[in-house]
Amino acid sequence: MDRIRPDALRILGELEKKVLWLASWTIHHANHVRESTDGLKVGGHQASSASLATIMTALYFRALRPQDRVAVKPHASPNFHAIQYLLGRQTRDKLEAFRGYKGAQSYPSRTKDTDDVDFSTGSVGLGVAQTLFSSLVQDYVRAHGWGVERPEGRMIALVGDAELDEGNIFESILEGWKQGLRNCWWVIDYNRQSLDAVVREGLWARYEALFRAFGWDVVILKYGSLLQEAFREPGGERLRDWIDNCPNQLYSALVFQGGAAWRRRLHDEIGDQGDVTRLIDRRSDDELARLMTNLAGNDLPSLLEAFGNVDHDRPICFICYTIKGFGLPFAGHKDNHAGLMTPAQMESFRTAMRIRPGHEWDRFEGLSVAAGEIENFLKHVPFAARTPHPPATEIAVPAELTVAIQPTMSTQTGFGVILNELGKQDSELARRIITTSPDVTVSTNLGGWVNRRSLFAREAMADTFKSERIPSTFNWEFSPKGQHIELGIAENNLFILLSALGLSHAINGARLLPIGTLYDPFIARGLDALNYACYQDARFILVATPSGITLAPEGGAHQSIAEPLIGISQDGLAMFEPAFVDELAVILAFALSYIQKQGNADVSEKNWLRDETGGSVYLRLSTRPIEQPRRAMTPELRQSIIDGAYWMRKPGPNCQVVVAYAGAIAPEAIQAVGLMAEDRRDVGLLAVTSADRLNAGWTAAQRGRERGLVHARAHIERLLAEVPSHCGIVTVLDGHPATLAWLGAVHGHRVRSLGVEHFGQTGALPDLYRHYGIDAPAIARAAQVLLGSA
Ligand SMILES: Cc1ncc(C[n+]2csc(CCOP(=O)(O)OP(=O)(O)O)c2C)c(N)n1
Ligand SMILES: [Mg+2]
Repeated sequence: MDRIRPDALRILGELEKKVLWLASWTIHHANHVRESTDGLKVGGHQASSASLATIMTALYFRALRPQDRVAVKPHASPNFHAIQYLLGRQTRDKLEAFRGYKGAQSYPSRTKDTDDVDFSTGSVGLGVAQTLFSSLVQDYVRAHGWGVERPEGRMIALVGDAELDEGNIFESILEGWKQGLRNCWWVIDYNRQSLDAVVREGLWARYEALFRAFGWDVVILKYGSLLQEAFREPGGERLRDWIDNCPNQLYSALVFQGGAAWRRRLHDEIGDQGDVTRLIDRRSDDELARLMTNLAGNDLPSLLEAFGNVDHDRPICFICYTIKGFGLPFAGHKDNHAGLMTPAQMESFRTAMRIRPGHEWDRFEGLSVAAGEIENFLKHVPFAARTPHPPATEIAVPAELTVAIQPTMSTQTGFGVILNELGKQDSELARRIITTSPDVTVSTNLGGWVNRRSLFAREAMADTFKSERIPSTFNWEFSPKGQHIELGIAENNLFILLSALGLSHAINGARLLPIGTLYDPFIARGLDALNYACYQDARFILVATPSGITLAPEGGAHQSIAEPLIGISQDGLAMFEPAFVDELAVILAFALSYIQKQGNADVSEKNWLRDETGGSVYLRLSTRPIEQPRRAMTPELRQSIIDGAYWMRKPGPNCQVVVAYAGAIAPEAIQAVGLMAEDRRDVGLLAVTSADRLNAGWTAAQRGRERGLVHARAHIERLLAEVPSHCGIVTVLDGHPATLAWLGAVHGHRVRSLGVEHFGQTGALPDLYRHYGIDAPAIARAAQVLLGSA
């Protein structure tokens, strides 16, 4: 048990007030003081932050250790920034610019904030699951012998009660149970309010049962120390019964109304019952209000005791009863989510906090403890001893990955072969790779790799089929040395795990090279989690296969259409769609290095891409076996594949049409060019390996020219500069046609874009290519019409 000295408790009480004040003032400043210039009047922070001020004080100034990591509930971001400000790790400028340009962010952001945010939050539910997966990743890293000299951290989420409605949280709890989750705390701010409403009665009991069912300890923090004392007075038990039976709505309303209303209601409902009536009447209105709002989640001693008592690594769910807006005039009001204190309310709050006008930002203003004493206390706050990890070392990646290319092969098979080859190696590169998949490990061709490197589990588990000598292609053994994490079918979990794996270099100081696989259409299922992972700059390779209507007999439910556009538009994710296995080998080598790049370098003037800054990579692959080109991989070809396109057939000066294709549709494009060339037409064939990178380079080069860099040229600009202006371009891919439609805008060529716009269906591949107009005759027809319109 962690005994706390009275003087420390007194200082923590002062800090609690300071957090509440600074967070409230920061929001007020953004909404009222800066109001005239930027009209930022948006609520959602003041009440929500206040609800967590005590919990965060207890955590950050006492319970957290330097190695612990926290995902802060989005709307409590002002508390976080205030705490960091008090610790000297956040600037006043950033607070003054809260929600403004370059200011402290509305929701904690790893990438945009400068005060050491552990996990970004904003889209509710995702940050919560991120802590769970980060705990698993910490175990993974340590089991592989990295970072064992450092103490284990706890991964902590500060969770809104309404946030728990998000299904991804429950998906993660299930996975956590399977994987033997440890060192994870979820602290639920049980203020019984969401954005719109007051939550259902008795929700805490559902949570309790649920968490216990999945092996979590549940600690319910309901009554604060004042209430607990009162319960020990004569009549106290009766008061407790009344509170326990009071509906959430009524409790909230009384909190809002204050002491006189509490007294009236308690008298009406309990009546004249001697002891309990005396208990109530002994207190003034203010004292009664203070007593009745003394829930444990807003009571420092209760929280310090609960956090300090933990002496094990089991996952814990703390259900902390709180009052939304605690300490502020709109506390408890059901409409308070968007509530902001009026200037008049702020004035009286300021007076109550003993803050002099003009001293609102002073760190130690209005406190009843000497500044020196507080400074000294802050210097010894355990969390403040945190120092950043040295940058994780970059793992060397050869320019070429070994792959035996068969005459006819699919990119998905190629992926399996490359991984299988890596699996054979005794290299640092192979050791750092960690693969994962939501129940599609075998069907995305990771089986060979998993056979070699086995599955990860903290405790070894034999493959019974193997020990029983039943023949099986797969050797499904689990061990702490394994390098594949098998997930249940939950794409949200895949992306959040990738997010956690992909931040290991920053969180654990140990670099991992994560590769996750899934079917392309199901990217949409976890898209927000993918976006979340990218937003916080996690680094991973996503291999999506199979894709498009090319998996013909599988039908419309499994055929992806929009994903190439996601690849283009998703920030932080470079998308490639190679057609051939030699391209894939080049791209995968590039990707393994690209995900490790870190820095603030500007765009490269070579291809106008941010290759020095790095990012994550998405590979859209296919199960369609196609004939492979036999060619030497020259440095020029390799660079073009990485930059996004190369000429399979270079257009001559009399070129009339160019076919630009991406991905598994390559044979149709090649065949169409052959058909047209029979009429002695000069036809060019452009192989696009990354519409995303071509587009990004083009946009960046234009921006460069607009900024005066007149010689800026993107890769696609150089390629299409060789195409006469009268020439038409037919683009084609197994995906949405808009992916390549913009090619015409590069130099003003006429374009006809073929692709898939409507849901697919079952059928043989030729039927479907014909039906959707992406087979060779359709390409040739499109070219014909385009030429006719010249
Ligand atoms: C995915 C997602 N949907 C909706 C929102 C908008 N939103 C922000 S907070 C919130 C509910 C807040 O309730 P709770 O989690 O209980 O926190 P409290 O306001 O009580 O502090 C909602 C719906 C969001 N941020 N993310
Ligand atoms: Mg709530």
